[in-house]
Amino acid sequence: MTIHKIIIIVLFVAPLFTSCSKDAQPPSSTEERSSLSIEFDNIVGGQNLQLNTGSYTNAAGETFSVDRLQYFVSNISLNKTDGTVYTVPQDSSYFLVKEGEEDADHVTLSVPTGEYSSLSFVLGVDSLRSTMDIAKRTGALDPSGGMDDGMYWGWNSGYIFFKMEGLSPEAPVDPTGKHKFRYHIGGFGGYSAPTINNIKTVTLNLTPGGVAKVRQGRNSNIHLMVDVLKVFNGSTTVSLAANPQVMFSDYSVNIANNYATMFRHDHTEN
Ligand SMILES: [Cu+2]
Repeated sequence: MTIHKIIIIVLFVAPLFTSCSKDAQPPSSTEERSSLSIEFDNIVGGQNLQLNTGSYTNAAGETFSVDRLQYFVSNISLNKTDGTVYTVPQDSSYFLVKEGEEDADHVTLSVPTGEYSSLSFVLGVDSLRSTMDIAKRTGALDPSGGMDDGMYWGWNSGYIFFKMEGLSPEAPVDPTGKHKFRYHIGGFGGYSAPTINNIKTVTLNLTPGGVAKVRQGRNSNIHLMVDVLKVFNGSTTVSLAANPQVMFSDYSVNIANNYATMFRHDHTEN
């Protein structure tokens, strides 16, 4: 092959490479982002949830009030209308929703701009994170700091995913002299020995209530209704008289199956 021919080949081939590299996707870090919030609006049937003062009735005909409600939401992902999926980086995807605390009734995310038509999250804390080194369990997951709310059982039992407490005349009198009910539900499947697995993944279609349009200079808010009456009224009718205290036991599976249905997308503010 003469030097002439080699030069000609290079001239033909080189443009192919440059045109290929032009097609490469820009790195995702340069993606345009904006703010998206998810609001957890806790209700009881058709009523607003009022801690302590509200009085409600379950399907078993038992009246009750609620004085504490909190649950973990984690591993959030969102589907765009163009078919792509955005998964919130796992290290920043753990939130504790607390009724009665203004800063803890919503989650604020920074996501790529675009239209989102479905939302998915885990109600609870996944098994991998539950057993990670404590350095990887910060913020809402820190078992020491700020855990006066008591959302951690221990190494093999993990986190309490969902905690609801209140009063009911149907519940027996406890040592403090109150007719108290307590539902502390968790169970990630266990680490050193198999245990109950109550991890629930919730997926909500946003199209009927309005897709989230995430745009520059705007905040889109996905407004969810969370009906805690479903804790009692679901595939199992839960009675406060029969089960006033449910913690780490087989019966917790019934409560978790019930509460997995409590989320509903109501509307989106764009
Ligand atoms: Cu709203």
